[in-house]
Amino acid sequence: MTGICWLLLAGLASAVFAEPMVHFREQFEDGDEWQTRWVESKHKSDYGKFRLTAGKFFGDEEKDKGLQTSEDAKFYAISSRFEPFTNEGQILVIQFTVKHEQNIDCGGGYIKLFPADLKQEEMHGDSTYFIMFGPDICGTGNKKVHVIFNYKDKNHLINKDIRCKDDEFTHLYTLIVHPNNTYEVKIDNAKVESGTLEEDWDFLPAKRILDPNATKPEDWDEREQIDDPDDRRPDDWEEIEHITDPDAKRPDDWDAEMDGEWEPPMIPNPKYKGIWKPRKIDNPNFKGEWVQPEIDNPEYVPDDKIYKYENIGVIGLDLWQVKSGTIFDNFLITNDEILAEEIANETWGVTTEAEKKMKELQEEEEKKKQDDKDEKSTAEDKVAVEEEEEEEVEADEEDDEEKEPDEDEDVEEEEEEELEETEKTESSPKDEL
Ligand SMILES: [Ca+2]
Repeated sequence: MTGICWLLLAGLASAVFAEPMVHFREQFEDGDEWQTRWVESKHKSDYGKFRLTAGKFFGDEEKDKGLQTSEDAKFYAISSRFEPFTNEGQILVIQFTVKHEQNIDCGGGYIKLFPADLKQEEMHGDSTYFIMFGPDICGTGNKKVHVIFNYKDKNHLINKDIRCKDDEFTHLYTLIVHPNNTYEVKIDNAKVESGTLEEDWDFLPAKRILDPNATKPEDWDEREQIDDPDDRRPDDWEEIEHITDPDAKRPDDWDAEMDGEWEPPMIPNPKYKGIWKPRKIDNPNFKGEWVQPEIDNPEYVPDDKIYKYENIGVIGLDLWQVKSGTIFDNFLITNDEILAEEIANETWGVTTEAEKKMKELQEEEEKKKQDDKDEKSTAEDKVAVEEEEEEEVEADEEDDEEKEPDEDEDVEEEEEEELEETEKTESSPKDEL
């Protein structure tokens, strides 16, 4: 066999190995058929309902249809099954879109990847899962992308903080796990985080620990500087701060019996120089700060298969939402990150701009309607005011006409009333007296 043939064969083999595999893909493009593929959990009797819709605004009314949470303050639990597989020796890509068009205040937007033996009708918050991935928002402080892996029956949260999108548009979330125990998180097809599973999660105990048996030697000198042993206090160094006043004299009329023994007052010592201290010199025995040495952790056992799961078989949404309205769409599980990127570009990629435009248009129309309404009500108010004024004028004229003959009488009556009032006020205190 020639070298070229071998090369061709090798190329074929690697092509076979890299054969893109789509384990799961769901875009909700066949009407109500999704209900045959997704199973609602019956673990609780009052789970919130999902409905199929593209929402209030979209790039494409058909393509952007996805599962939307439709009831406020509810738990949601729904899942879909696929042919079980292992990601051993393979890349694992989990991808989906989330649209919080309700301007979410608190609620999950993540998926869970379950083992194939999950009983879907029994799925609930404590059901064992392999991976949890996606955005989670609660208030202004908690806006993160969860990446949780189950490792040896324990869930481990990522040590890094990945901020999620919190606007009302559709965003694409992608998790890529490589068989060399590295990972990458992408939002809208752009990398936002990456690293190694071992460093960014606490799956394994630390590689190195402080040696518990090591103690600082007694003669370990940590003093960087010491007093100069050769430095001596000068003989004339005055350390006495106060002295008796040499000029003070006992007053002539001092009566020792009455006043006690006379003592001269104290004054500050003019020669006082403070407490003498020897100068500092570098410590010739200085060894630096003692650092507890590290040793290999006997409990650390490396694992080159942290990433590996057997029998992956169900993807689910297991969430709590305060304000409903989130739309999930474009679910994809594959072993090919390029394919995932291409599919993302063909789905989310082609509708995202149109979606933004539609929302902008809606907002413009809304604003225009509001402006028209405001303008109309201002005009109406103006007309009403004018009419009122006219009516008032007319009424006044009528009043004047009516009142004219009695005007003097009215004034007299008013004056009399005022006078009575004044008398009453003034007379009150007198009455009390
Ligand atoms: Ca769709």
